[in-house]
Amino acid sequence: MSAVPVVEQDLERVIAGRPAVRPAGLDDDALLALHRSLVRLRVYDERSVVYHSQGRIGTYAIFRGHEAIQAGAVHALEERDWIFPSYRESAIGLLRGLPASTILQWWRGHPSGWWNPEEVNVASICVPIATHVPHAAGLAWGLALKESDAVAVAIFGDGATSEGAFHEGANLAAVFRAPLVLLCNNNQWAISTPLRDQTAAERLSDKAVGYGMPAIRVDGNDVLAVHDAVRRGVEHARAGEGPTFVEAVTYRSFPHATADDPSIYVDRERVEAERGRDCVAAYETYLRDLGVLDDEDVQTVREEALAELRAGIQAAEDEAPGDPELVFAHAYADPPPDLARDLEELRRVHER
Ligand SMILES: Cc1ncc(C[n+]2csc(CCOP(=O)(O)OP(=O)(O)O)c2C)c(N)n1
Ligand SMILES: [Mg+2]
Repeated sequence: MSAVPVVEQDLERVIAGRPAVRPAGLDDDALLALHRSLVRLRVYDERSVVYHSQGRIGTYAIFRGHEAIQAGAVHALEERDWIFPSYRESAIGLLRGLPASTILQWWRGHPSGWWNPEEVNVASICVPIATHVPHAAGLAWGLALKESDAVAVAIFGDGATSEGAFHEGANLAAVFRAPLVLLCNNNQWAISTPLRDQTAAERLSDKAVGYGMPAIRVDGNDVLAVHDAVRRGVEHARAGEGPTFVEAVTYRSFPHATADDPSIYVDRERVEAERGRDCVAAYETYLRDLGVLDDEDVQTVREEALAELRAGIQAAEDEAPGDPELVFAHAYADPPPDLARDLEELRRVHER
């Protein structure tokens, strides 16, 4: 049996900066569209941290530094392809036309923070670690059974690779040759658990060999590298060849979420060094060197993104609060007696 390939990008070379060479298959418009997506995600994240500190959204999972993984992946897909995000990719639906207010409402715990996945081919934001991997594998298998040429991408963290659900989803996808890209955001932390305590494998991409699928390992701070890796996985899947595991290596140099204090477990020098490798700044430098982006363009894109967020939080806050009774709805056709009693109690408290 032939060995399953693990293709590894030369990570050291990329850390030194991407040379100003045009990538094949991406014209100026495509390069700038990718930049706009990176900035929209960055601004969404920056504003969300501020909104949280102002008490306008709840606990929020910060994704600063992960924008290249998210935008790189979305731009490698067609609109008919499906995205299965985790909480770390909460705003990825923006790039598929979801209003910012919808995603902000999700973080506000408002019922309008949920959407119909079929309208944008983006599944609900998944909080239980790795449970969306079997969902994505099943949906991708279903696409193939229906003879669609659409594919699915599931995005999850390094910690997710230790979960049973990851194993089940990856194995099922490989055995049934489901058109799936398993995109691992290896940010080297699962809250306070470092990668070395997560796995004894040298590289997460090595796990793909055990499932019989190819793997690609790239610098997750290099948006073009992620784009190229996911594009190759998508091509492989569309050709009926089954899933690919893509490991995008980055480093979580911001807190896990607004409720986390990493100062007690991270190495501050490492964090500072990693912040210096920012994925948005690196791409802007690359585009400037290519001569397709200038300061004015950067400012315009940023201002548009800020206006989108201002309008988004306004629209979210203008909505009437969700009905608390919804907490009791939709789970049971015939609610058990104790649930009915709890609902009575809720009404009694609200009437006071
Ligand atoms: C099944 C399950 N177990 C535990 C948790 C609590 N939890 C929330 S985030 C997290 C860490 C996940 O780390 P990783 O998969 O690397 O993703 P990252 O947050 O780094 O993007 C854990 C354990 C959870 N959400 N779901
Ligand atoms: Mg992680």
